Amino acid sequence: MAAGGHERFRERARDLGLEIRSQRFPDGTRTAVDAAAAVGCEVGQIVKSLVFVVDGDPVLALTSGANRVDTRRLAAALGGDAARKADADEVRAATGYAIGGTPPVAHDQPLRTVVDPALLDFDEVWAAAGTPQDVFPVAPDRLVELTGAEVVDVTERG
Ligand code: 5CA
Repeated sequence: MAAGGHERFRERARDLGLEIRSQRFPDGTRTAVDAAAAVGCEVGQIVKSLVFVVDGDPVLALTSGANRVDTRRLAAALGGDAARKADADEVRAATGYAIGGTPPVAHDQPLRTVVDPALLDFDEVWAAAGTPQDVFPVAPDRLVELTGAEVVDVTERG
């Protein structure tokens, strides 16, 4: 449920010591392009919080809005055999949030995470705050800290 997603995210973020100054855009921030237009930033500064299934386990790829994940590179980076994108039910089961509102942290369970190095080019990036209407700014270093992520490029090569 969309409204619940934001409250749940706020509470869990507070428990993690992450101060959230989220902004709501009723017209929606469902995609990285939508979110960048709403915020007024570069698409590359938007965090896509993408869930993949690698050898049966959910993993999180925090990816710059300017990039796409290469599933073969993702599997290789994690020492797995095969990676595929999670479906909507799998995303909700793994994170507790819906596609389009999945935040980068504060999930139902800790998820093994990789962070796109391109996000570290920015002092501040914007990510979903639990619903497709809510986003918040955060230092990319904080996302790495909070998720215990590996910073590794698993994106499609241009
Ligand atoms: N709120 C925005 C910007 S922060 C957001 O959440 N973007 S996102 O990229 O993290 O989430 C949308 C992503 O979900 C899309 O990039 C797309 O890869 C994925 N997605 C959309 N529909 C589906 C679907 N049916 N199954 C699997 N993945 C999907």
